[in-house]
Amino acid sequence: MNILKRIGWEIPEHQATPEAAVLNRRAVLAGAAALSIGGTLAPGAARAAAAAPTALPTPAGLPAMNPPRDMTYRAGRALTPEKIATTYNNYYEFSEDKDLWRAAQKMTVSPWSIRIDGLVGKPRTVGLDDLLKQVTLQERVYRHRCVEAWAMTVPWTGFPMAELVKLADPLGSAKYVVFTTVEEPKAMPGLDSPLYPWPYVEGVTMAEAMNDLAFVSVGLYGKPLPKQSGAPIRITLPWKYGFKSGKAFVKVSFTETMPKTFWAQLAPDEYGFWANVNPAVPHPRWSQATERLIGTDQRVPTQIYNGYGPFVASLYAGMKGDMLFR
Ligand SMILES: Nc1nc2c(c(=O)[nH]1)N[C@H]1C(S)=C(S)[C@@H](COP(=O)(O)O)O[C@H]1N2
Ligand SMILES: [Mo]
Repeated sequence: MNILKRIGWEIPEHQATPEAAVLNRRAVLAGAAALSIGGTLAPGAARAAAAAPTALPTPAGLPAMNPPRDMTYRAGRALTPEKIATTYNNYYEFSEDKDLWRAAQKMTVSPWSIRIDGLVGKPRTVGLDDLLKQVTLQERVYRHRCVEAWAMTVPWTGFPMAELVKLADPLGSAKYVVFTTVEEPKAMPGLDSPLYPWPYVEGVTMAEAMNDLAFVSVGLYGKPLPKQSGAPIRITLPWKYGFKSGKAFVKVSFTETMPKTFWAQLAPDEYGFWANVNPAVPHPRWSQATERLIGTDQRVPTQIYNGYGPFVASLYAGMKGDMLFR
């Protein structure tokens, strides 16, 4: 128990010192540029040219990171400034502190390949470039809610997780999709800590993976994902607490049994498999009723399923209990 008390999130985030709420002018401009991409500009060269001042070059042959914005899911609140969202991160492989973006630059994100195995027609390894040629990128603005009670609103570039599942060609017996994060000991000092059950593993049910809201991200703010944000490819599950959205995955496995996920191995009553957002189910050590929008002093009410209930609540029809929300 002592060990469990030392690891994980000891303090609800709002008790920690909030960072300065300074709106960086460049970040605001970048956010505005990203906003204009979805609706107003024609696809192709015009859009690429328009985004040129802020976008990083896209490697030859790869799809651009500033595709049209999918307006199905409206965030209903302002974008978090890019600079804030990319300098306040959770990534325990690097650090238990939020200020890890510099340390994360040490990791290698190219070349990158992903192992697809378990209950699939043909286990195989696919290069990231190859994978990206088989999907259609889009941009989605999603709310993100960390279990620590901070939140942000950011534009991800990526594709529905369902497309990845279809490419993987799972067998009928597959019930779960499991994502494993890369381990690069030279770049990731956190891996030295024996307290944690590395590698970082997360997963969802097949039904969750096939839900259109489940996303695989390769970009953020119209650029390739920054390393600290999960480059080169991460999962994004906006109706669940943030720890479900594993970064930098190198393996996608299909299983019949519920995977032992990283945080659930440490503290199943606090960070379980389901981890759906619910303001009415407190974390055993703090309330989940409200959340702080990073980059501001605002606290806003937390919504069940992080506000995405109309799209995902049916996944849990007939299921009951607090464990769905931890
Ligand atoms: N591999 C890995 N993935 C991870 C984490 C981590 O420590 N390691 N932290 C999770 C948590 S707790 C959150 S809130 C989100 C944070 O994503 P962000 O840093 O892009 O905001 O990443 C999740 N994915
Ligand atoms: Mo989190």
